[in-house]
Amino acid sequence: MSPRLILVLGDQLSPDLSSLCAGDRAIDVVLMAEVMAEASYVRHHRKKLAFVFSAMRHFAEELRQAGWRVDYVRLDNPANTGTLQGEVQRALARHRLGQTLATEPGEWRLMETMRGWDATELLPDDRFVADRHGFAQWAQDRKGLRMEHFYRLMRRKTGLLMVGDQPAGGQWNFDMDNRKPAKSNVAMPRPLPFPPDPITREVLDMVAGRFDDHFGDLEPFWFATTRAEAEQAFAHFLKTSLRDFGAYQDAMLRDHKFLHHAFVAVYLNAGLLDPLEMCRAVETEWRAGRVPLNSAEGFIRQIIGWREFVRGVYWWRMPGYAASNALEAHRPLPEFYWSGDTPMACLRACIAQTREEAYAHHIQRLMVTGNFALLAGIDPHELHEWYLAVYADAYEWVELPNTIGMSQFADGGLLASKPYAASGAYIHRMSDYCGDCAYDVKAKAGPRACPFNLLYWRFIARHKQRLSRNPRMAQMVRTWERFSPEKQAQLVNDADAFLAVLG
Ligand code: FAD
Ligand code: DLZ
Ligand code: SF4
Repeated sequence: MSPRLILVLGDQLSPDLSSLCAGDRAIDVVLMAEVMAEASYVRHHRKKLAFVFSAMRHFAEELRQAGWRVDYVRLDNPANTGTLQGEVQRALARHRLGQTLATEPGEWRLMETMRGWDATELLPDDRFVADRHGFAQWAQDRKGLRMEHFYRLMRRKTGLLMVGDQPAGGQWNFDMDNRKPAKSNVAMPRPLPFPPDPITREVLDMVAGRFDDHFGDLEPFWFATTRAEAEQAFAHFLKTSLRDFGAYQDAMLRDHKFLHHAFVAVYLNAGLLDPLEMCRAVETEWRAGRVPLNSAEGFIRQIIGWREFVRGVYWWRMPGYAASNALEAHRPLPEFYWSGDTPMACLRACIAQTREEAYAHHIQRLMVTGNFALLAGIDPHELHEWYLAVYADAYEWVELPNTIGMSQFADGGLLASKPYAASGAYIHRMSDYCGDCAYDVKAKAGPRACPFNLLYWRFIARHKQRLSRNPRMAQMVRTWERFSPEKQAQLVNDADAFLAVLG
């Protein structure tokens, strides 16, 4: 076999990557390249940029120590062409090589580009439980697509939380136990922080200098940037947070950005952690009696259920999926999604912590920023670009179906069985935001009414034809229809007045 160039991307930082396993460290050259095209296809949060570049540089060192010849091109290298294709061409010439080997990229945009490269072999990305072609086959043959059905297959495939061929505890899903609001508590755990080492410091200086027009606070920077650190961070989660992960999964608190969440998607999606190893470790905690089943099952479901399911949907439905807009929502994204400057305390808190940490947990993304956009009729594509930019764990294969499908119902119900639309009462029940708000969560109409209350009914009214056909929403349409014409008119007028000010 003649020597080849092995391209490793910024979210492929796994020693058992298919391209590395197929390569020969005695003769092949690994190329890793920091390029402006990847750093700017959306205006990524500055912490995300620092994380990706630092983790790439650390991984290159680890590969060298493992005996690989690594050619690493920095962003500030004057000869850097700014694109992956340009860097592959330059590296092929530099090393007098004729062939490139790579693991398939995670995003459709890059897959299209790389498929057009000469003399390039692309290997499947086998760091997932489900194969994407197998998913498409499974999905195609079904009438309705539901995560729960797919999840059961994955439980059986992996044997996780199984007793013979039955689910542990006699139930597949313990979500009903997982809806407790949380109380602010000084002893709340938080993710393990890592002080920046010299490699990270150098990256922080570079990002500060070159990306000052991007969103987000760069410092304090405390993320893990190596596999060893990410494993420590996950072990810390198992010890301090997993026990209560399930019960408080949907809770939101002003002073606790992470609650009992794992803060691992950023590491997992870059390849620093392995999903099956994580799930096995969680199962071990449950089998040892250290955590309850609802927490272990809840965590495992997110990883082998939702994470794999959204990836399957992404590859099955792209490229058309990105343009879905079933609810015909065309309002521009309000400026306050970037500035956080809004009297709505829930949105202000979620956006502030997004700016600080490049992080918000699932319910903040789904039921605050996502819910508001859904109710207000924000253009789903603009919203998608926002989510893709602002979260450190965001890559299109996982972000897009969560935004377009789960959060905005823009795929017309392919991914989610009902729109995640809720009034202020839900946010009030699950958080402590409302006490700090200029609006009154109990008020249903008038200038002080919580905007979620006003917009909720406008949403139901606007989409009543579609929603009345959905068994999980038809009841709300009937409630709307029982309102007097005067009440309906007032709710819609007040909502429109709010939206007019929103711009
Ligand atoms: P935890 O709450 O501790 O959950 C554990 C793990 O489960 C996560 O790390 C993640 O890997 C997985 N997981 C949980 N829910 C989902 C889900 N719905 N889809 C896929 N994986 C899931 N997740 C991303 O990884 N990247 C994204 O870009 C992303 N964008 C999102 C956009 C929207 C609008 C919504 C509603 C959700 C999005 N999610 C995304 C899913 C979820 O919000 C994040 O995975 C989670 O908040 C990450 O924080 P954590 O590691 O503390 O997760
Ligand atoms: C996210 C990201 C960033 C910011 N920069 C780079 C980069 O400079 N070089 C690189 O190889 N990868 C980077 N990445 C990750 C890619 O964007 C990612 O591999 C694709 O989006 C496919 O998922
Ligand atoms: Fe959000 Fe409404 Fe509560 Fe204000 S009153 S924090 S807008 S839910």
